[in-house]
Amino acid sequence: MLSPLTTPNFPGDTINRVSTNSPIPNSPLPTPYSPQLRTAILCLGGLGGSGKVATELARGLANLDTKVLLLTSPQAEWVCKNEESSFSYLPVNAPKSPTTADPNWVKPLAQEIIQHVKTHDIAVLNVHYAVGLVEAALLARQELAKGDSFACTKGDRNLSVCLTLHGSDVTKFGYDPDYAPQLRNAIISCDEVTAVSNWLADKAVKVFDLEKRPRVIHNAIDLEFFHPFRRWIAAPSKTLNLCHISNLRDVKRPLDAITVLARVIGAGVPARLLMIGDGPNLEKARKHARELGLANEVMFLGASSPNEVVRWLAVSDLQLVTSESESFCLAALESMACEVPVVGTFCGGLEEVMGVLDADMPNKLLSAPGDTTTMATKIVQLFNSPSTYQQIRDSLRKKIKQSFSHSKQLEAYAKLFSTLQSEVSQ
Ligand code: GMT
Repeated sequence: MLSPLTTPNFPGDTINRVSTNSPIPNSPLPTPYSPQLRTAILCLGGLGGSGKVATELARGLANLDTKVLLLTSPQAEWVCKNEESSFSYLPVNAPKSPTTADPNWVKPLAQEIIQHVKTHDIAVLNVHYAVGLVEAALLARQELAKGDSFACTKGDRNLSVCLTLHGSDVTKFGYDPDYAPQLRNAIISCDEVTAVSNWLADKAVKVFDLEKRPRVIHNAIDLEFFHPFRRWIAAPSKTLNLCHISNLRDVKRPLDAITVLARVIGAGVPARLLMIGDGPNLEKARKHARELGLANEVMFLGASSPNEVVRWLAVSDLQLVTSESESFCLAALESMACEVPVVGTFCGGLEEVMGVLDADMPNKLLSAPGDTTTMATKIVQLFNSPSTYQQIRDSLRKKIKQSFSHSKQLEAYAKLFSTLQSEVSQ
């Protein structure tokens, strides 16, 4: 057995969407360029990973004692209620989830950006997720410079636009024949473009035929928040606890997780699956579980806050990432930070994240998307080799700390914003 069924202990835990308001762990504070920064971050306000990364970045920059505004939808999911943060959360009419770039919302959003940039003397606008948001940012830059196109001349600019690509803005919208040319024009008009992985940067070059490769700044993780709970044995159990955490969109292939469970059980390993998240394939997934005779082995737990995710991970032995495509896969990093290894697919960013941790890990733990047989085989092998499992598990946090720390990510963004700010007309 991989590990006994354990019950986590959650002393005084509160349900918040975000981690803590404490200083970012391990940050070498402050950096030489931080105090003078005048930055705003624009993002979607829903539960997607891009908004999460953007909000954590705003929080991190604020902890560096720098000026940072967060421009996002009203009732943004990742902004903590009653958060006494030094970053200013300014609700604007940005959508909550990726929404086709329609002038009806893009133009008013540009006007809101202009007002905030003028009022707060902002020099750099970092846009997380391209679609619609980047057009609004560029319209704002154009108007502020009184230029006549997105690509106004560099010397005239008094706002620098730095776009951060996240995933489906490239892998989905980049293939939309009606929209991709407009999106490409917006991307190449930005002062700087970053991507959350090398995989995504390469993909963007290919999909949009870019001359300049986006600069890669990997996502990072708060290791104080995503941590393992000490496991105490409630009742020894030989049942393998798998989990799948996603928004159940097609790209996540959630039904595959249930098929994998069926194969693992078919191979003689007692197992169950926690399905954490809500989304378009929920009913199909329930039906699939019933059809495979697994109604009692698959537990649908619904959308969960980050605090709840950490709790579910505390009772999970492995996470199953079955995605067709992932630019980075923050969910996998969060799982591994809680010492829950991931078995999954070669879906892009996931093999990059794993490969940074350990060059052998992708081949050990990943299979082709849709190959539920190989995924199940790898799980059974791990189940039968507790020492290998334990070795993987024990090494994860140290490696994550080395490669995906917040301080590293913050330093990269702060340095970049500092350079961009120095190029903007005062
Ligand atoms: O994957 C999602 O459903 C949400 C999506 C988003 O844009 O909010 O996530 C993307 O960005 C995350 C943060 O950078 C990455 O960890 C995810 O891998 C990426 N999703 C995809 O590429 C499908």
